Amino acid sequence: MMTLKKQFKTDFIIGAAVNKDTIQSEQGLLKQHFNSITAENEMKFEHLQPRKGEFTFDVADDFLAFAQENDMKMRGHTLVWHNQTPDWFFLDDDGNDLSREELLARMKEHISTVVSRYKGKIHAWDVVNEAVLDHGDDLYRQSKWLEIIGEDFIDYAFHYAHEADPDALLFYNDYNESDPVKRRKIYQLVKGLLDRGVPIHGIGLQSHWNLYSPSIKDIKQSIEGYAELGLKLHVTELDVSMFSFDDKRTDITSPTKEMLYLQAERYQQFFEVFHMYRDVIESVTFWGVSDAYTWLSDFPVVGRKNWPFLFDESGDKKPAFDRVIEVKDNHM
Ligand code: HAH
Repeated sequence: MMTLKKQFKTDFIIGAAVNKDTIQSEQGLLKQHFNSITAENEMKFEHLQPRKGEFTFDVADDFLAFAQENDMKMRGHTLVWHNQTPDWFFLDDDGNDLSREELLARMKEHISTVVSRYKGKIHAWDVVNEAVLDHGDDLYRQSKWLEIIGEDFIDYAFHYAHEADPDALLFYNDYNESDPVKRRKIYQLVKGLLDRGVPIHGIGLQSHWNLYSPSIKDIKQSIEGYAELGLKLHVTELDVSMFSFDDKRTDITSPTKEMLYLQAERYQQFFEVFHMYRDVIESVTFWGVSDAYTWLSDFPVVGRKNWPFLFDESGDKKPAFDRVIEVKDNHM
């Protein structure tokens, strides 16, 4: 039987984001088609350290055990982010902002504790997630990290992670990675890190795409641009929404034939590109497994169902699955 991981074995690893439910409910598909997992939420700050100094690793440990039992790699997501990080983290006991030195010390404690626990087991970490501003001239997104520490919070995060596991691959991860304006900013950020000798090994391209955008041209240009930096690229959060980002319709309750066809075509084009750049792309991870569950059913329109994957709500292969498999057949 044709499986994703077998078909692309010589190109890249094939991953899926999992959560506490899907790691059970999607077990079959996970074992058949995927050789890598990422915790969708369970290794984010608020899950690993909900209260000061109180680390909760049980769910993350279970995910890692699942990966190891099934010969899968695991990506770590994510250490430093403006979202899903509790407020207390930036405050002292009196409720005032920490000083730069204090926040750096806390950041170091969190990163060292987490990364050394999984040393040698998690092969790649999204060390910093989404630090670049989408629009406008500024390079950096406003965040408590930036406000209190300054721009070099990113440098420090990578240094601390590298100290904790010198063999782990360290990534900067972001979305709208193919947008011509944001792509240049991400490039500039990462180039700066490299020039300063910061230990970074790759760029994570989230790849939350849809039926209409980004264009194949923009995707190719961004991959080529990033590749110039000599780093590895991981597609970290791939999904293909049936709606363009500004489409706020809520009256569509199942995917139309037209949508499924367009989606299949898009998926084929995407995997053509991934295959073409297989020397730099080392990993392709979907941000879920089947259409039974996707974060897109609550984003950007709350409660609107979406169908962004290769497997439908029953776990059956969609037209897009066959087109993706075909990509590799055509090149063998
Ligand atoms: C991602 N943000 C996060 O990296 C991931 O941790 C989360 O589970 C889902 C998506 C993507 C994102 C976006 O595409 C647009 C606006 C904000 C965030």
